[in-house]
This record gives sequence, C-alpha cells and structure tokens, in this order.
Amino acid sequence: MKKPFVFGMVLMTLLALAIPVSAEYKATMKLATATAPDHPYNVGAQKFIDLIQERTNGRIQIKLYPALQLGKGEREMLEGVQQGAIDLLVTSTGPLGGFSPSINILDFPFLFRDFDHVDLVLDGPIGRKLLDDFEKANVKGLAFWENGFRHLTNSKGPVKTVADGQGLKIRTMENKVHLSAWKAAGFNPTPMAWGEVFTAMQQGVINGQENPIAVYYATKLWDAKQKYLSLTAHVYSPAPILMSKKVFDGMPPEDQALFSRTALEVAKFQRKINRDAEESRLQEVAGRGTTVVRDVDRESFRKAMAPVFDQFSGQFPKADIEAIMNAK
Ligand code: EAX
Repeated sequence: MKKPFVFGMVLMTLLALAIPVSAEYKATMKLATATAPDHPYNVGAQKFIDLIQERTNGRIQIKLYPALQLGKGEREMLEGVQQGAIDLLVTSTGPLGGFSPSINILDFPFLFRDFDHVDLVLDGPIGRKLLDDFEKANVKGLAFWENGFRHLTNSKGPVKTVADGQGLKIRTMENKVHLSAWKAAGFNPTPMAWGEVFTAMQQGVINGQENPIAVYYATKLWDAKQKYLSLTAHVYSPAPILMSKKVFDGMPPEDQALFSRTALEVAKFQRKINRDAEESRLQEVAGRGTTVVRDVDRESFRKAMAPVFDQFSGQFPKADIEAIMNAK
C-alpha cells in the first residue's frame, strides 16, 4: 500500500476522533416567551442569543418567538419544551408547579423582602436546587431571570387596603398558592392562561389582574380598562430560562457550559434593566392616566393572605420557607 494513502487514512481517522460528537443541532433553535417584544424577557433573550451566536461563531443559531407565538400560555409552552417543539423558554414560575412542584415555594405572598433578598436566595444553593429540580420534568433550568414583584391592577377604583378590593373579580396565574391567597384575602380570583387575559378584561369577564410593572407597561393593560395600579408587591415572580433537556444533553460539554454560563451572565443584565426601568414606567403610565396607588397598606394584604402558609406547609416544609424568608 502506497505511503500517501496510508498517511491520508491516518489523518482522516485522527480528524474524525478530534471533531466533538456534535449533536444534531437544529438549523435554528427556538426561544419562546409570552410577553410583548419590548418586555425585559425579550431584551434579555436577544442578548443571550447574540452572545451564543457570537461565542460559537454562528455555529449555533437561535430565533426568538415573543408574545405567545408558540403557545397560548406559559404552561403550554413548557409542554412544548418537553415535547421538543420549543428549545428554550423564558417564563414566569406561576404555572410551572405541575412540572416541578418545588418551584411553587417561591410563589408564597410576601416571601421576599426586596430585590437584594431575591438575588441572595435565587443565586444561592436554594435557587440552584429549584432549577435542578426541573430535570425530573426533562427540562434544564439554566438561570433565574426576572419577571418582578407583582402588583394589583383593576378597572373599578383605587385599592389601598385589602378591604378596598373585596369581591373584585381578578385573574391569577394557574397557580394554587396564588389562587388560595387571593381567596383568603376576600377577592374573587379566576386562574387563566396569559393569552386569554387581555380580552377577558376588555369584555369585563374579570375586572383585574396582577403582574409586575414591566408586564403592565409592555402589554399596555390600561387599554384593557386597568386604570388603577396598586403597588402591592404581594409576590416576587422569578422568570427562569429553561431548555429542552434532550437538546441540552445532546450538546458537547463545551456548549453546555457556554449555555449555562451565558444564561447566568445575562440574568444579572436582565434583572438590572427590569429594575432600572420600573420608576420611569410608573411615571409614564401615570402621565397617561393610570392612577398609581403608591401608599398601599401592604400589611393588610400580608395578614389577609397569611393562611396560605398553613394551607400549603405540608407540601413546602416550613423549614424551607423559613430558610428563604430569613436568608441574610
Ligand atoms: O410571564 O401569566 C402571567 O401573569 C405572567 O406574569 C406573564 O405571562 C409574564
């Protein structure tokens, strides 16, 4: 056998061994969100996409699908991630308890003191464990991005104390802790996928809802009669970026590390842009005619919602809840 042929064969073999076993990358991965294009989920998602494409020299391409293009709500879109129809999803944790029950511990009212407390818990071992728990649902939890502290809006009038909102028909996420908390507070809550909320408010089926300022602003909820915004800050709503575990596991280790590292890096950026814009957005919507109730009697809401801690303590050990509440 001639030497060049042998050399060629050896070279081919070495090259074959050197190329990482690259997954069958889809031509372009799909990243979905439920919120309007200029909402911080999508600002963060675009930065994540740009960094991944830059750091892989375009080898990995990701396309963003905001505003419920890939499902009528976040629960349905996470089902899409499990089925492989969606590769990545940025979502509030509200409707995710059916996939990973432990995540609902974050949905207790008045669990977090402020943003510093949130970062301390979510960027520490408790947050890591909650992200890792998603693996049982074939979902890879990459990092906690942010939806924000949730506030009550309604079409009827200013709500300063819990007494002002008695009987108000409000939408909650499909979340048993939230539903119970608002019932305990004397409201009339209905769970609903996000894609149904705007029309339901326009039609008067519901009179209110609760969401962070960025969602109120990006979705223009004042156009759905939500003229009253009460800064209740009754729940902190995280927004993990989640990935199909099948796709993640199919990537070579260096790409897995890149996705994890980049998602964590973008978390700090995304939370900051969300927080930095809240006050200017409040002033802008007030200028447009929204009545912003800043001096909410939050203690009246906290007391009224307190029964949910006993109601769900069996599912979420009190020790875990106290570990979060007392984290310093
Ligand atoms: O994730 O369903 C909700 O109220 C969520 O906060 C919203 O879709 C953003």
